Amino acid sequence: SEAVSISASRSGLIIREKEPANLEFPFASLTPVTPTNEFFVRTHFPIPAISAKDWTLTVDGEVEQELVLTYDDLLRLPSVTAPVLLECAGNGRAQLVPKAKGLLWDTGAVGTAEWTGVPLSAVLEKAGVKKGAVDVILQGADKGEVDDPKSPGVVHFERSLPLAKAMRPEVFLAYKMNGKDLTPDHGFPVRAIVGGWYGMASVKWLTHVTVTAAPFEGFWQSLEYAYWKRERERPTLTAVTEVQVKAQIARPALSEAVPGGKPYRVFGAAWSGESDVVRVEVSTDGKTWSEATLLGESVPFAWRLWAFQWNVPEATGQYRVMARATDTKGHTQPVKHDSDRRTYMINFAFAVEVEVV
Ligand code: MTE
Ligand code: MO
Repeated sequence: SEAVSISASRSGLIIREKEPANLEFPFASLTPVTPTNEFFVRTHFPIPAISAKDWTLTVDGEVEQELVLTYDDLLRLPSVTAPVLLECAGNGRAQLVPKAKGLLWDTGAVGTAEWTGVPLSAVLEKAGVKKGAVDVILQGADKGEVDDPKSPGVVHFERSLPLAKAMRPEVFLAYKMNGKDLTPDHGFPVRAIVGGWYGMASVKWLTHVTVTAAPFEGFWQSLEYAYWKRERERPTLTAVTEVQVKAQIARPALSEAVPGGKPYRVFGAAWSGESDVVRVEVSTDGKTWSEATLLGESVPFAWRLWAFQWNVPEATGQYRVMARATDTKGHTQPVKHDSDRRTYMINFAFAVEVEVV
């Protein structure tokens, strides 16, 4: 299949890389649901052109019965619709010191869209998962050359989930985003949505689901999107999975001019992968923290917007505004990045510098 180029209506996004397409959402434009044409785009290879009528999903490996589903087959199965957050594991990389390699995402490689699709569990139950199965590999149609010492050459984009996660209701095969068919850059015709995990697990242009009897060690989880996990001081490269707790400030934006002597509404979003945010705190002096107001209701796997009234001092000059979130598991954002995480899972609380005028 030939590659499609990104659509023209991209003026709202920051281009981090043109080909393959890597586009960032300007986080200052935060709204409860991110519109599709403002949703960040992360690709590793050219976007594959797939027509819905030619698309099939093969379900194989450790199953009682192999399945080949068409697009119409999938649409006939009971569907769910839910807002789910996607955050790239490298979101915030531009904040790292020293300067990191890789795409230098600022704070906009994150979004919450409303996705519609079929729970992966329904498809796996139809195929009948054999006893002893451990992983479920999700493979996309896109492929290209990677620098993998174990298997050099051309690979597909693919990622596995442990069977237990694959069976969870927040994991589904999505064919709609914000009420419309997926766009080519977000995975048309069908992509995985893996609620609670960083974006790399939400495989786009999904064509193969393979159940395995042994843990999968693909490139995209053992070399890329992997971090150093220490067990008894021995570091092992381990797949990146759950989204870490984080609050991000949308307003004020970096270098924004804030009027002195008036209240200012600090505004942002907070999230935590498989947990819920219970508290967001804001600091405007680098020493004291005050609780922000959480807006709306808590929705599992989506972000929560928050606001804080900052009574801006009269004194002009540079101020540093910070936010930090805490989740139901009691996790709070760290003060600095742990280098064992390499350039992933970046959730330390950093300051937005603004100018009081
Ligand atoms: N799926 C395929 N097939 N190819 C990819 O390059 N990128 C992943 C994931 N799914 C990718 C993919 C990464 S790293 C992220 S963060 C999300 O898609 C981004 O989804 P989006 O482009 O819809 O925002
Ligand atoms: Mo990503």
